[in-house]
Amino acid sequence: MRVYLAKDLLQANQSNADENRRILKENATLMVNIIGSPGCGKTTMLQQTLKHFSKWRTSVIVGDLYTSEDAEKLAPWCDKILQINTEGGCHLEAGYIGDLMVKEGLLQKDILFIENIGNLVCPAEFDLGEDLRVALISVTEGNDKPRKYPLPFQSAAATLVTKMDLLPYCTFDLQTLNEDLHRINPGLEIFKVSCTNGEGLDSWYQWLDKQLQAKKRQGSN
Ligand SMILES: Nc1nc2c(ncn2[C@@H]2O[C@H](COP(=O)(O)OP(=O)(O)OP(=O)(O)O)[C@@H](O)[C@H]2O)c(=O)[nH]1
Ligand SMILES: [Mg+2]
Repeated sequence: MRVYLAKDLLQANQSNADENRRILKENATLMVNIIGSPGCGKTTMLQQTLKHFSKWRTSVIVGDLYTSEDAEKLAPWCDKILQINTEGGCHLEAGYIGDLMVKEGLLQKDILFIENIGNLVCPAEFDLGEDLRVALISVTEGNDKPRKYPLPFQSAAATLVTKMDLLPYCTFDLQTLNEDLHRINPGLEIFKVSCTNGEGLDSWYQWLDKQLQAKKRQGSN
């Protein structure tokens, strides 16, 4: 019997992720990996973001255990959409993301969004070769989540605190959240947003636009 160690599987994922990063750079395509717990607002935020950046050539890979519901919601707002059903798998991996990028022509776009499986644990362990990792936390989840599940926030470039319109109805301590996030990741950009009333989305869009422009400049060097 052969026993595979998790660390060896992670190592294989890492070399696929490094290869993805190399071809993304070659093609000046920005990959954004969106991580957050089930229902934190990943699809809704992506919908708004894709609408706002309708001039960009965008593609999206959506990961879910089952159904293509999220892909159907996003399809009208992007050039290319692919749904992965893991049928129980709790995260996406770099190997098949790389295969899809090449086979499905996703490198001919400006930006590739990945909506990872709703989960604050496993997706954070698997580098996909993304340029930017964005971790979401909604105010309905409780402000203790970054303390309990630090890795997605530690490894992210930005965090979106979502569903801010619901803050008055929730026991959610924003100041403690800010302190925790800054301790876990001092360089983290934090955007407090609501997709219902639009609060905070402009700052997120401006930041994302800057990241895309930087990637384009890097590609032309
Ligand atoms: N009030 C409020 N509701 C929101 C907001 N963003 C998302 N929602 C609602 O929250 C629910 C979950 O949103 P989704 O965007 O499907 O969440 P998700 O993270 O993509 O969920 P999974 O893909 O299942 O993990 C939906 O009913 C949304 O309408 C927001 O800013 N304010
Ligand atoms: Mg979703």
